[in-house]
Amino acid sequence: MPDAASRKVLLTGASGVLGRFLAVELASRYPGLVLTDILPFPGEVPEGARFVQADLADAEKIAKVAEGADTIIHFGGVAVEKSFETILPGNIVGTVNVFEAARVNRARVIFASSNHTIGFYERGKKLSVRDRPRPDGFYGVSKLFAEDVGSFYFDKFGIESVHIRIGSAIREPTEIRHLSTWFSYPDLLRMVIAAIEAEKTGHALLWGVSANTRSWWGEDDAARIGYRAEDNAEAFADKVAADPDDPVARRFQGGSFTSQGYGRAPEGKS
Ligand code: 15L
Repeated sequence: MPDAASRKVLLTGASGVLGRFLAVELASRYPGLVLTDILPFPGEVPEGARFVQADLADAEKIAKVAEGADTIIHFGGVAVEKSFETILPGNIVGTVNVFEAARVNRARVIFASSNHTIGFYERGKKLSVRDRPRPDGFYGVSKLFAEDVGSFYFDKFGIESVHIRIGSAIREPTEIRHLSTWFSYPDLLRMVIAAIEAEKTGHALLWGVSANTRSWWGEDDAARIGYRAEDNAEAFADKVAADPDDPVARRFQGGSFTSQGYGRAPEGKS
């Protein structure tokens, strides 16, 4: 890998909430940063970066945008639970297009995976990234698909990828669940930079979570990329509100994603 300043970085999903934050923070560190999204970039493109509007499902366009990249930060696609038809183009087809572009350019992929890959574990259960996935919707399934595409591209082509199972990446925790799932913006940025600059990553799975006292997520590959979380949601424990009054959402780690269209009988009624 080249040194930090000469890295050629591409960021997908640049017009989304986390994308905009990363675009601003990474532009000064990686001159020539390329930003892309299906939607126009809201506001001014950060100095030193350039923006190209592109649909992730358009393989030719993505191949063109990725030309010369040695790192692709892949934060694009649908970021909430939706129908399979809505998830398919960006999250499934788009992810394959991104990995194909990575293969052609020998680039490393840093992927915004999600805690919704394991959303149907009960709250309080401590998890390792090695535990069986329990996705809570098509969105979570699409994130697992990307993690597996990354594994396949590493084994078959030697393309490295770091998959960050993001918890709740928000400025401040607002409800009880966030005391376990919060991922501060500074920790997110530190993790992305560590993933970009690590000598070697292989296929890595990480919990995108701060050093929360109440975290449900343990063993992962963070040490392999030299990352350690610094923030702790406990500092907000006095301020957060109760979780929404929804027994299914309160039971599972994925919160409200788990109760959308939930079709099982209440506990004990089979
Ligand atoms: C996610 O994956 C979503 O993109 C985000 O909007 C939050 O809902 C987050 O998970 C969460 O679980 O808090």
